[in-house]
This record gives sequence, structure tokens and C-alpha cells, in this order.
Amino acid sequence: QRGHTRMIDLPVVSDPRGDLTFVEGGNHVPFDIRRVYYLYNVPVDSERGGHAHRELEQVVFALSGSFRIKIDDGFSKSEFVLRNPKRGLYINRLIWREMDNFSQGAVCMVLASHRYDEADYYRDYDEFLAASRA
Ligand code: T46
Repeated sequence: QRGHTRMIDLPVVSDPRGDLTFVEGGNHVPFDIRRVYYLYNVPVDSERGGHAHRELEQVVFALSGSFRIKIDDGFSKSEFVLRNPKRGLYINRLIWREMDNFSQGAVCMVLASHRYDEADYYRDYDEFLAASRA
């Protein structure tokens, strides 16, 4: 079974002024961070994802609000609800992901191991399935 999809807990420094969380590439996440992107103004009935990656590894966070991520490694499926800004979901390469159930005002931040490259995407499920089982 490929994947090791898992939650990653980041440090939190709390004091009366509020909470501070930080992340260091190669330390708190298992890759050097080459890109950060975020999703916001997401309609609550929106469905995102629906693809896998050849090489890309990512850690996904709900910085505000919540959403669901459905994970499929080609053998088994699981799902996670993200709602804690210090708790991210690590997603390895060759994992199909779909996101939905966005709460009003949800903000999704993603740390990525590579810069954006459309050639890295499997957008066809059967193509992904064949690759994941190869
Ligand atoms: C993933 C989920 C969580 C860029 O130009 N640069 C970027 O870094 C990204 C991520 C996207 N784009 C362009 C490519 C498309 O024309 O933005 C458009 C929307 O991208 P996409 O349909 O892939 O967006 P999502 O939200 O379905 O998926 C994204 C990531 O692509 C994906 O790796 O895991 O967020």
C-alpha cells in the first residue's frame, strides 16, 4: 500500500496574545518547501482536487474553517476532515484526492515539494489507477 497519508502536528506557541504556529521545511514536513498556495473564497458546494501527482508531495492545512479530503491510493480509500490550523494532512505522490464540504470562509493552505507543473498531474482516474498499481 502506497502513501502513508498521515496527520502532521506543527508546534504551537500560545500566550495571552494568541497562538503562533510555525513550519520549517525538511524539519516539520518531510520535504523542502518549494511552493505555498492557498484556496479561499471557496463556495460551500465547491468540489476541488480530483487528480493525483507523479512526484509532488504536499501538506494541506485548514487555516480557517473546515473541509473534507477524500484520499485514494489506488488500493484503499479514506477521508479526513481538516479543521485545526496546526494539524496538516501529508499526502504523498500517487494519491488521488478530492476536496469538498468547505465551510463558509474556509481557507486551505498547501505546502508543496515542487513548483507548479501541469505535467506532474494525473487528471484521468484510470491513468492514475494504472500508475498506482504498476
Ligand atoms: C491539490 C489541491 C489541494 C497554478 O497556476 N499554480 C498552482 O500552484 C496551482 C496549485 C494551480 N495553478 C493553476 C492550475 C489551474 O489552472 O490554477 C488552476 C486551478 O488548479 P487546480 O484545478 O489544480 O486546483 P485544485 O484546488 O483542484 O487543486 C489544487 C492543487 O492543484 C492540487 O495539487 O492537491 O489543490
